[in-house]
Amino acid sequence: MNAKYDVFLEKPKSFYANYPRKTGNIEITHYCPGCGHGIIHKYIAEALDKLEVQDKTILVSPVGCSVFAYYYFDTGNIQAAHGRAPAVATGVKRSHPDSIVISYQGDGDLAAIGTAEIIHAANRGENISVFFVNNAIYGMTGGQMAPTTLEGQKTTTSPYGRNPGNEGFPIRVAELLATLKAPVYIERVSLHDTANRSKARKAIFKALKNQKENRGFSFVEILSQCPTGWKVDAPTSYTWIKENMVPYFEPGVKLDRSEEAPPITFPERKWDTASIIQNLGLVNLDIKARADRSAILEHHRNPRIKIAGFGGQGVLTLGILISGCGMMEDYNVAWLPSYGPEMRGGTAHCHVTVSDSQIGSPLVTQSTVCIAMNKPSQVKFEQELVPGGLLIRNSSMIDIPSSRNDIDILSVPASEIATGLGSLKVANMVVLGAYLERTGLIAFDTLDIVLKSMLKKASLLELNSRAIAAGREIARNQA
Ligand SMILES: Cc1ncc(C[n+]2csc(CCOP(=O)(O)OP(=O)(O)O)c2C)c(N)n1
Ligand code: SF4
Repeated sequence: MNAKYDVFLEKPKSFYANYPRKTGNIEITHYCPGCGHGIIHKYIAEALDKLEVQDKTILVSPVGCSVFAYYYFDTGNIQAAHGRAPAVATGVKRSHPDSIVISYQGDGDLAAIGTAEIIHAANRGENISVFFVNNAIYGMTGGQMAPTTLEGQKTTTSPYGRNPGNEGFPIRVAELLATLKAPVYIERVSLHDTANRSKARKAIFKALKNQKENRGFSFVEILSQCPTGWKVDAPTSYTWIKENMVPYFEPGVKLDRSEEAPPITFPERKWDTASIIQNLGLVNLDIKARADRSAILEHHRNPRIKIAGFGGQGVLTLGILISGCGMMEDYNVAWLPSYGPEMRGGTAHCHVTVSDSQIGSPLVTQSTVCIAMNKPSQVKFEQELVPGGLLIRNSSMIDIPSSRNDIDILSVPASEIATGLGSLKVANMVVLGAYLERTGLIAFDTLDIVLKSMLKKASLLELNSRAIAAGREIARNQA
């Protein structure tokens, strides 16, 4: 056997040995016969093997036919929301600069819904490799017009052929990105014959090698066949690329600064609490990391909290306050809001994590604490509580009992108490007082400092303090 060909015929190690999926056949992929995605996958996997980076590669797959790329690549895998792969890749690369990060995207994903993401990732010169699969159509959803659909090309949404007067011209993404200053390497390749496939293989390798050498943003646009979307057989699809795509989307190197670009060096980042607080402009606060947290019961530590209610009930503010206090006490914290488009009265909730260790994701799915400020919030979010979790319910607005009998429940008539104190708005503070009294998570001294930094008016501070005290009393009475 000729060693030269051995390498090409061997299945790359960066692929899984087989691809178990629901259909049962573990040897084949989910792509249509003749599809270009499989070829591109192979070139990427070969390059990862050759560069010996499989174990540190993270592939971000898009929404589109290649959504399931993670079935095939034996690497780290993340599946991003439609068009957002470059943004996700940016986050991954910046937090793990030593990894090799790939953004793999179709033309619907990259050049329609994701236009902003790719332009800005390229403009920032992110040190990632982007593989842009241009098949001039939305394959996955049944052949709709893409931004790269050719003039006159018939698709399900351009049945009379794409008309530039109505739909604009096909976008040449490689050329567009090549006008930017930051990218180091941009090439368009094609899969339509052996010579061009060979160039595609080399371009993919180069884009990954550039990243390994920290050279910056590399982008390879690949003209790829979609026989199903184009309604032609596999051999005809090669001719179709050659005759229709190549004249408009001219293959070739659009920009190459790979050699001259100095390797990117990453500034050392300091994420200590003091610098974060300073950067947020909270310079006058004293940072007092609590030396002793031993009094906090095990099940109250490292809470994953869901706080929910109507917009206007101070649900998001409550989350910010708990996170702010956590930060002051040198915990790791995360706060993630979620609310509807209404100004007032819509639903709102937030995810809050306060933890001794690093937080992998700000999303709280299996919460240990649920603070429900109204009935729909209790009904919805108490279900997410882990057994033994804590439900704090604003009993003034919830006239049904909890459906759970395996959790700890603290009923606080927060709205009534707040109204009695003079403002319904401080119902969230009543609940906060009850929560901190029950768990001891944060020292009340810390809460005082944070509140003072947020509320400049003495009367407001006093009202909030009284609301907190009232909540504490309720919790003590239900101990
Ligand atoms: C937010 C959102 N909008 C629309 C869709 C529907 N959708 C799924 S795949 C796709 C386009 C895929 O086309 P392309 O990126 O060209 O990839 P291909 O399938 O051709 O590989 C669309 C519009 C979706 N899943 N999510
Ligand atoms: S629809 Fe097109 S892009 Fe999608 S798998 Fe089939 S041939 Fe490939």
